[in-house]
Amino acid sequence: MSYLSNIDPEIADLIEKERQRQTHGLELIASENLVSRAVLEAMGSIFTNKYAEGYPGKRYYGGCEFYDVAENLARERLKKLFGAEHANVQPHSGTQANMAIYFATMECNKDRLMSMSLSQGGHLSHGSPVSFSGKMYQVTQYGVDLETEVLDYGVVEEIARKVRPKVIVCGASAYPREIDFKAFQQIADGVEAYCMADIAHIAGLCASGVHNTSVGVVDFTTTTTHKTLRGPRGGAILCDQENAVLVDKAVFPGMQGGPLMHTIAAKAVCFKEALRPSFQEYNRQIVKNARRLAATLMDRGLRLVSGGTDNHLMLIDLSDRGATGLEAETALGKAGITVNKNTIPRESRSPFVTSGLRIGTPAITTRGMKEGEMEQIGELIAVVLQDLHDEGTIRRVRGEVAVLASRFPIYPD
Ligand code: DSN
Repeated sequence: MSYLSNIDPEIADLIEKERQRQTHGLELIASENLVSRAVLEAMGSIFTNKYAEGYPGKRYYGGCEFYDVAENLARERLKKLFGAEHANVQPHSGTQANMAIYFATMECNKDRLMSMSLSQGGHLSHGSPVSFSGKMYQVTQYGVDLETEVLDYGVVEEIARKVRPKVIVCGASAYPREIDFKAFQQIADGVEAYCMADIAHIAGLCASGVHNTSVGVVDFTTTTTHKTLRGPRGGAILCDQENAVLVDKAVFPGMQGGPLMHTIAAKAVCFKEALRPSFQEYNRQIVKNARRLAATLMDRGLRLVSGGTDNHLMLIDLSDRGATGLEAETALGKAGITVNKNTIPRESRSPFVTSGLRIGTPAITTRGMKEGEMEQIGELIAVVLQDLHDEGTIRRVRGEVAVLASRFPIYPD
């Protein structure tokens, strides 16, 4: 960082402070992870200097010979990872991957989109009224069954028959249970709709066989590359060969200009890492850790939405404790445990306050933590949640968090 420190000490200082925060705290945000040094190096490389609009072999700029090879490596590795026929690695983000599928399949201001509501686990880009997706399409949303707090496929089918959408979106940002992608495609087939699965959160789990996969099952799969896939921030799309041209045209020139080639190079590195057997073991451990953390929290009397987890995340319902998600997020943050407030089914508060907390294990699993550490972390969370304003407890927990974190360095040499 010596060049940066000379040119811009303010930014260098902020990066150093963030390094300290990541090193000494526990990252429990379900959508975050820690990339390898190899991914970081590719991200910070001179591949950022080049325009490469188009696709390998068909670029609108000269000098792209090395970029073609890198993008092809990324595409081939991603296809191999998921057993997919076609991959597009250019979307800048998960939302843009979703946008490309909407552009490829629906007419703006006319067609109907059906998806899971944001307040019950869906994503902003799945048709929320404040997102382009909710403004450009006629959106109908499904949620979870309010008693069981899991998806009821019969109800989803009923809504689909009534609405006759052009696209049914499945996949979620805050759903702790397994999603049945075959059931969603069957529902979509029954009403002649496309089915799109947004597997951003669980992509690593799907690639590792820890969760059933949507690839080869639904029409379109979108993902981010920075969550359980443990790569750079970005998006990707997988589909069958018959939809390849449709998807590629929707991404470029339909929605984006120049691809971020340094990110695509880093995606290639991430996919290579994910093809190693240790990646499957890593994803198995994410789920084992989540189950143990969930069990510890429940043993301490906390209620989890749907009574537990099948994947990498869990939702704590604070509504019976007179506390809000915002207060809990703040108190845990002071204790060095980073989580995010989250809406829960039957939510009565605004998304800025909420009655829930979302907690995930991908990043702490990357640090090498296992079930024993999950019990310790569960205890620490429970202690803080017992009295959110007890500064003495928060200080003590912060100390224990720092000791635990120091045993699992982010970048051990
Ligand atoms: N905002 C992300 C999450 O935290 O789930 C999804 O894009």
